[in-house]
Amino acid sequence: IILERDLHHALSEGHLRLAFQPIFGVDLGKVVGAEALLRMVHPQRGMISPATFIPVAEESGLIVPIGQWVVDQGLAWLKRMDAQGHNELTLSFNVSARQLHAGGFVEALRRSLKVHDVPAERIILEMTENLMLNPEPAILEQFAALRALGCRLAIDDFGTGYSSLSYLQKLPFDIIKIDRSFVQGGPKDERHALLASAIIEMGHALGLSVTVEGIETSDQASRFIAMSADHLQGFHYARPQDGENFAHLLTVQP
Ligand code: G
Ligand code: G
Ligand code: MN
Ligand code: NA
Repeated sequence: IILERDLHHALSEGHLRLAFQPIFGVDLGKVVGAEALLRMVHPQRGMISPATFIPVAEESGLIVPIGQWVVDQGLAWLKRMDAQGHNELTLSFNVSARQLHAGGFVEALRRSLKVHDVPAERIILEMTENLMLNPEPAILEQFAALRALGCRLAIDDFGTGYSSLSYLQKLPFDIIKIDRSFVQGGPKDERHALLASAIIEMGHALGLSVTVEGIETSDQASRFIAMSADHLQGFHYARPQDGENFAHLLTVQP
C-alpha cells in the first residue's frame, strides 16, 4: 500500500523516475517518438508501478506537482536527445482528468516548454476516453488551449472505456491509441482483430492518426502494418527504458 506521505516523500527525496518507451513509425520504419512512463523507486520495496500509486496521487491531489515534475523531466530528457542528434523525436505524456480539473496544467506546460526550448509540436498528451465522455466546458477549453499551443492530443486505451463514438467528431483529437487488449491473444482474438481494423479505418476516415499499443510479436506488428496502422508500440520494439539507454535503442531496431 502506498500512502499519500510515501508519495510526498518520493517527490521530495527524488525517488520518482521516468521510463521512456519507443514509438515506432510505420512510414519511416524507425522509432519516431517516446512515451514517458512514471516509476517510483521505493528505498525498501524497490520499483513500484504507477498502477499502484497514480490512484493515490489523483486522490490526494499530488498528481498535480507530480505531473509537473513529469513534464519537466521529460522535456529535459528530450533536449538531451536533441543534443545527441535525435532532434525530431516526439514525446507523449499521460495526463489524468484530475490534472486538468485542478487547472493550471496548460500554463505550467507552456512555461516548461519555454524553459526547455522545446516546440509544442513535438508534444503529445494522452488522455483516457473516460475523460471525454461528458467533458465540462472548462476541460474543453483546455483541450482547445493545448492544441492552440501546438500540442497534439491522443485518446489512450481506446476501446476500453465508456466509448461513445460521438465524441470523436466533437472533440479536437489527433491520435487514437488502440488498447493492447485488441492485440493480445485469447479466444476473442479474431473479433478483436476485426474491431481493431475497423477502428483504424474509422480513425483514418476522420483524419486521425492511429497508434496500436501492446505489440509483442513480429506477427502482431505485421498484421497491424497490413491494417495501415500509423504507429506501433510494445515490447516487440522495446520495453519502457531508462532515458540513458534510449539512444542506443534507436540504432538497434527490429
Ligand atoms: O508504465 P505502466 O504500464 O505500468 O503504466 C501504468 C499506467 O500508469 C498506465 O495507464 C499509464 O498511462 C499510467 N501512467 C504512467 N505514467 C503516468 C504519468 O506520468 N501520469 C499519469 N497520469 N499516468 C501515468
Ligand atoms: O495506459 P497506458 O497505455 O499509458 O499504459 C502504458 C503501459 O503499458 C506501461 O505500463 C507499459 O509498461 C505497458 N506496455 C507497453 N507495451 C506493452 C506490451 O507490449 N505488452 C504489455 N503487456 N504491456 C505493455
Ligand atoms: Mn499511455
Ligand atoms: Na494505453
